[in-house]
Amino acid sequence: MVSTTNELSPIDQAKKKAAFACGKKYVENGCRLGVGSGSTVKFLVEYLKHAVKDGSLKDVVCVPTSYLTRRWLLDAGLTVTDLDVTPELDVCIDGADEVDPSFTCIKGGGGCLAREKIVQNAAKKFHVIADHSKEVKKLGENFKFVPIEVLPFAAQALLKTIPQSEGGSAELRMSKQVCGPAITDNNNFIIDWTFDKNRHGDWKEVQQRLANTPGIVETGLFIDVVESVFFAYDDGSVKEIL
Ligand code: ABF
Repeated sequence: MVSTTNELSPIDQAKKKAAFACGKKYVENGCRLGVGSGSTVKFLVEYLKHAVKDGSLKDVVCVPTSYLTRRWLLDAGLTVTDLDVTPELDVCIDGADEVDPSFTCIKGGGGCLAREKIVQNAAKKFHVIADHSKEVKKLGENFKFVPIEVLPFAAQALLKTIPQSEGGSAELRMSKQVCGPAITDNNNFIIDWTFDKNRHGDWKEVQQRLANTPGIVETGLFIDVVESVFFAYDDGSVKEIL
C-alpha cells in the first residue's frame, strides 16, 4: 500500500501531495470522515495510515463510499464504520471526474456516485482532491458524460427518455468482467448520459429534472456542495481553490 515517491509518475506524485495536503489540513483527531473512491483517494488512505501509525492522528473513524474504499481502509488498519453507526460526519474527502469554476462536479466515473453523494451529504464539509485534468472551464471538456445510477427495472425506458428530455445520448454501462451491465454496490445499473457540452442549460435544472425522474436513483452531478478543491499538477505543485 505504501507508495514510495520515486516509484510514482509525476502526476501521481502530485495527486499524493494533494491528498496528503487535504488530509493534513482537514482531518483532525476524532474526525468522523467520509472517504470517497478512486485513485486519488487511495493516496488519502495512505496519508491516514501513516498519520494514525505515527500517532499524529487519533480516533478517526471512516465511512467508505465503495466496497473498494472499504477494503483499502481495512487493509490500512483504519477504523471503518458506516452511516448506521455514524450518521453525522465532520468531513468528506473524495475525487471527481471534472470540476468547473463554480465547483459543479461530475462524479461517478467509477460507478460509486450514489454512495459518494449520500456520504457527502452526511458531512458538514466536502473537499475534492483531483489531478489538473479534472479542472475545466466548462463541464464536458474532458469527461463527456454524466453517470446516472438507475434501477434495473427502469433502465431500458430511461435509455429512451433521458436523451428525449435532456438531449445527447445515453448508454447502459457494461461490465468489463462479465457479459452484462455493470452492477453498482447497490445492485443497480449505470446509464452514462453523454451531453452536448455546448448546452447552455443550467446544471441545477438538469439535476432537478433527473432527480424527479422515476427510476433514477442518483446522478453524478454534485452542485453547490464543495468547500474546496485541491488540484495536483504535473510539476508536482498542489493548489487549493476555496
Ligand atoms: C471518485 O473519484 C469518482 O466520483 C470519480 O469517478 C473518481 C475519480 O477518480 P480518480 O481520483 O482516480 O481520478 O470519487
